[in-house]
Amino acid sequence: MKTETKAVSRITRNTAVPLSENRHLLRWVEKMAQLTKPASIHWVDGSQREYQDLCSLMVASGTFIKLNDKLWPGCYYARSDANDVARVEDRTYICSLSKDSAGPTNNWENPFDMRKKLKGLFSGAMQGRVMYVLPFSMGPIGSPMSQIGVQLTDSPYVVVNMRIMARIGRPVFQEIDKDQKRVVPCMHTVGAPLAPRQKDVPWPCNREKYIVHFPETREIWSYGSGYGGNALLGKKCFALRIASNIARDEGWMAEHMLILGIEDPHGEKTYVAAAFPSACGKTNFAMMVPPAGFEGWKVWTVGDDIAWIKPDASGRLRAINPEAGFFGVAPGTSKKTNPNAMATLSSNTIFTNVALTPEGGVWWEGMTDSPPAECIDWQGRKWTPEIAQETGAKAAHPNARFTAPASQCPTIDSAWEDPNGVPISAIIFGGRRATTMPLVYQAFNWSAGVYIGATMGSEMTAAATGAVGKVRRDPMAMLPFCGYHMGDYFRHWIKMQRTLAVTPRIFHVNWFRKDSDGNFQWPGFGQNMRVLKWIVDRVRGRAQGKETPIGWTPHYEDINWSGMDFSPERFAQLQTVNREAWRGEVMQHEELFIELHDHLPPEMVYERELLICRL
Ligand code: TSX
Ligand code: MN
Repeated sequence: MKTETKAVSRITRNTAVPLSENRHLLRWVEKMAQLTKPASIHWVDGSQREYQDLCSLMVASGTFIKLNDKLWPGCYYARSDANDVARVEDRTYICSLSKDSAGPTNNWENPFDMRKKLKGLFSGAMQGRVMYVLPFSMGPIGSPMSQIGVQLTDSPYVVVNMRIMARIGRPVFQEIDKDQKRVVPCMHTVGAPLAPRQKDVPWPCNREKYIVHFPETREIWSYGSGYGGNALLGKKCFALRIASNIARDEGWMAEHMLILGIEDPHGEKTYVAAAFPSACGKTNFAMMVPPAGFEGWKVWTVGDDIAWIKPDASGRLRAINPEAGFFGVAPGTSKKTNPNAMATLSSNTIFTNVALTPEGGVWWEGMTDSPPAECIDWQGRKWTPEIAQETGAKAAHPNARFTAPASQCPTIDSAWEDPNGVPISAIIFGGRRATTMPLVYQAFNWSAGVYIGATMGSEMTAAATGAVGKVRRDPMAMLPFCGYHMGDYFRHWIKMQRTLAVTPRIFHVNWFRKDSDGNFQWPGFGQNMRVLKWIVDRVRGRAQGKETPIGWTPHYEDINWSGMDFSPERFAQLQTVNREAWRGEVMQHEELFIELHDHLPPEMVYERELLICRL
């Protein structure tokens, strides 16, 4: 192993040589190295060569297993520590100067106390490890809508994942040097320093974790985790929590939304952005396949998780996907539920916490109709369908992930890297609701739409996370990701209207309504195209709407039923607005609003009053 590492380093560049001349950056790197005491510093150039070297290094150290290149070309497999499998919301902090500006939905600590704590935690934390200087651009390099960060990390796993999820390396250093652009400093350590001669583990991390944001100084400090949203700091930490602060100050929006384009048979394209809480099939929706009866229609993918949305010079909203890859949940993803995701992840993909097959492939629950006869589960133990029957053991962790390049998606939109973004004609909110919420309805206007987004929620199916059937409110799907007071966030949404010549139309969808027997009333997946077409037709002034107390709904005839057998009676069931249920619903909205009352914009209160009157 020693000689192999040497052979590699002989033919690669000297990575210790700084790749930037920016004085502030050089001084900060120096200062952070003095604090964390790494064995060496590696300036990340972002090349394919470097990626290969880091992957080989991790294969040698046991972090990665190279998958069978015939089955899964260019793919790697990692198993995390069992205590490092998901975001840690209770360890996530917004350290604004005042507690009030973080709001009641965020954890807050005094920034001075937190800095002191972090200084202690980071002191010597990288001993025996390499500190990577990882520059990244969220959004296409050079786009006026993009933002730059530099992450210092002691995790090569983070570096290779970030190479898929963002634009990294030399071109970003050039951008930093050229424009002296403001850079968001992102400190990250797995919090597992190595003593001299101490043997490393495959997935170093610390039991203690801190995911800390300083919104005023635009800084991120992440300690103790190597996983996903805790460690790939460009994603949730920067592109949502910090960016939501920047966006509020600069008059744009950083949203937890997918972006897709709908192309009709004439080639006319309409882009929409959509926010859903977790477990609603956001990635599936972003890569949707139109059903039979929609020949000539196409759905194009711009992004599956985050949208940065900004008014252009003519007062229209345009959006970019700040990411370059998909960090998707593997379980449940199959050729049936999402063939485009399956094609995307078929090569050059990093898999984390899925199961490993004897052929050197990967598998997860829901990937195929029948499970493999045997595999190694996400904890490295033998797994068989029989063992699963007996013990309930899962082969893949429910939050197992794939990290795959967006460019490999068969439906990736031709404008997905357009530096000016794509025009957004509609915003869709959604949730997983067994009752009350119709398949689709349209808000009467912008502020009514903001109210719909502010009060949206989902019912949890997992008993572990709370009472089954209880609606958990997740405003705009931003509850864990808004980097400031949620009431101020609603106010910002309301205010955006004033900067716009045309506001996107706002809709709410629910693919998950059930009948009295507990069966889903709507087949979902590709059939959701019928809903999308009505949305496009409404946006373009081509479709009728029926006025109801909650908004506009489609008549049966307003939906294209070609290729599907769905009776007017079933549709009426699915679209029912039950006044009794809705009065209960509006009462529940009050719970959320009480918590936020002192920062709530008056429009939210008025919209609630209007809704009550209409009911
Ligand atoms: O992703 C989903 N979408 C959006 C697809 C574009 N899922 C999976 C959610 C878990 C992540 C869905 N599940 C959707 C949906 O529209 N709808 C449902 C519910 C459902 C599940 C199974 C069936 C129908 C509906 N089966 C049959 O009708 C046979
Ligand atoms: Mn997300």
